[in-house]
Amino acid sequence: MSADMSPIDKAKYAAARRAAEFVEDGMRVGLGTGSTAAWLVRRLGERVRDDGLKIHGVPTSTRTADLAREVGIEVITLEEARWLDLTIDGADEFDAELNLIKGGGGALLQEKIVASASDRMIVIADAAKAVETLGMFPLPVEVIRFGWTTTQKLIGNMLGGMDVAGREMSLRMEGEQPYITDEGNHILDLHLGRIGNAPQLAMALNQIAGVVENGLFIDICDLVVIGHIDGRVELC
Ligand code: ABF
Repeated sequence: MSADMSPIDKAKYAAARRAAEFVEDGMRVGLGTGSTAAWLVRRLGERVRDDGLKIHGVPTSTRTADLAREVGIEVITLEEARWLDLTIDGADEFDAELNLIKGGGGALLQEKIVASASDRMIVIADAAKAVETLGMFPLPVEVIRFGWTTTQKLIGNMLGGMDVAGREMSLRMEGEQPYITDEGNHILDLHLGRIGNAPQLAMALNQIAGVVENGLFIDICDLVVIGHIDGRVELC
C-alpha cells in the first residue's frame, strides 16, 4: 500500500489483501474484474513471486487476463479448469442477504458464469458498496446486439408491470460508441432506484427475448470482505 493512495483505494486494497489470504496452494481461482479485483490479482501475483504460491487463475475479462499474466499468474480457461475452488470478485452493491449488483465494469456475463462454477464466491468491496436495498446503482443487463432496441422496449414493458420509479434504460456508451462486451453484446443500464424483489426481477429479465444475462447475483456470494478507508476489514 503506498502513502499516496486515495482513501477509497486503501479500502479496496485492504479488502483485496485480506481476501487473498483465502487462496491456497493448488487452487483453481476465478479472478474478478474491476479496480478492487485488480488489487487482488496484484496481491496474488506478489504471493506467486515471493511465496511460490501455485495457483491456476480463470479470468472474468480480457483485461483481468492481461493483468494476471503480467503479474505471473498461470491463466487457464474455465474449460481447462472444469470447476473452481474459489472466485474472488468485486461488486457495485451488496445487501444484507449478500445479493449483489455487478456489471458496472461490463463483465457481468463471464463473472456470473465463473462465480457459478466455483465452490465458494467471495466479494471484495469498499464499505460504500453496502446497501439496505439494491437498486441505486443502475442495474446492468447484457443484451445481444441484434434487435437490442426491441429488447429494450420489452424490458420497459415488463417493468411497466412493476411499481418501479424511473425506468430510464440507457445504452452503456464508451466515448461516442456503444459499449461492446467481450462477447460482442450491448449493455443496458436500468436506473431503477430501488429493487423491491431482486430474485423475481432477475428471473423476469432473463425470460425476455434478447437478454443474455443481468447483473443481479442472487444466492451466489458466500462472503463479503469489506474494506474501510482506515484500513480496517470486516467479514460478513
Ligand atoms: C466488477 O467489479 C463488476 O462486476 C463490478 O461492477 C465492479 C466493481 O468495480 P470496482 O471494484 O472498481 O468498484 O466485478
